[in-house]
Amino acid sequence: MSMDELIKRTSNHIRTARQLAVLTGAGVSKESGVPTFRDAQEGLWAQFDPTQLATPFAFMENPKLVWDFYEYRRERMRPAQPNPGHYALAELQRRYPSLRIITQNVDDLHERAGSTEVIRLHGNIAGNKCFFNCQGDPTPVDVSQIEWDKTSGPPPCPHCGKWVRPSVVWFGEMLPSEQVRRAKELLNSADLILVVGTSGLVSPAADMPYLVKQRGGVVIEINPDSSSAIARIADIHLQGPSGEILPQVLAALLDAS
Ligand code: BV8
Repeated sequence: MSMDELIKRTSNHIRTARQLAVLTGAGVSKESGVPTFRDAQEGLWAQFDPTQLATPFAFMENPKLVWDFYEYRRERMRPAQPNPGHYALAELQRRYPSLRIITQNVDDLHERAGSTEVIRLHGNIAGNKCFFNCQGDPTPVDVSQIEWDKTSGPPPCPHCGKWVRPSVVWFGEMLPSEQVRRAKELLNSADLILVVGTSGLVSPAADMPYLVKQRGGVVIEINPDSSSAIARIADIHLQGPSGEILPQVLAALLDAS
């Protein structure tokens, strides 16, 4: 089947869906210049596997190394702008207000493109908190208000003096319970899920499309790679970059209306 026909089919599924869910991964931010989680890192970081650094144990072992890794990624992300894929999803939500995005991403590009009520499974790399959540879970910390020797690694928590860490969910850590509750509520009613730009390797996020499939829902994947862990359950696979495909899906919807 041609891509045009697949895109037309996708737009028909969206039009007839009762409840639309979207799950995004790092691929949706790739065309904004944000490396995906499994893209090779550069320079000093090329020698590290991010999944080995994105853990509380790595941080306790070497707080400076892990803190510097996040400072490097935050610096890389700073110039990033939403791309046409983010904007297409925001426009889709304006037309289908019950649509919700579940994102694995730690950037804020969905919100900056205009998407609302985004369900953020893995936190936000721009934020920081006390490693021990000394004032309650979470204990946010605004590091712009702290003076410290930035070559020494993370700043001290202004409340307890212990470490400050990025406000992301590390491997081996539980996801925020409220975000998981919102995701499950959405997935229990969704009859269509668009899965955009994820390798489908990280759980529990990667298990979520299966919940829709098991209930007889439709799974549509957008990814240049046709061998992701989602591909095997996808009813439709739109092979290509989401920054190009999503606007085409939106255009097909508008053409038909
Ligand atoms: C949990 C924040 C309960 C940090 C992230 C053994 C021991 C301990 C745990 C486990 C274990 N086995 C499994 C687990 C569970 C573990 C897990 O899944 N591990 C994996 C590595 C096997 N999960 C957890 O630990 C989670 N917590 O389960 O709690 C528990 C507790 C204790 C013990 C057991 C269980 C917490 C997971 C959260 C981790 N934090 N991020 C940070 O960012 O630094 S996840 C991280 O990976 C990113 O956030 C990213 O979103 C995520 C997934 O990656 P993707 O988004 O899919 O990105 P990826 O690079 O992989 O793929 C990009 C895709 O885009 C590709 O397919 C590519 O083809 C495509 N693409 C490229 N260009 C484009 C494109 N698509 C569209 N358009 C393009 N232009």
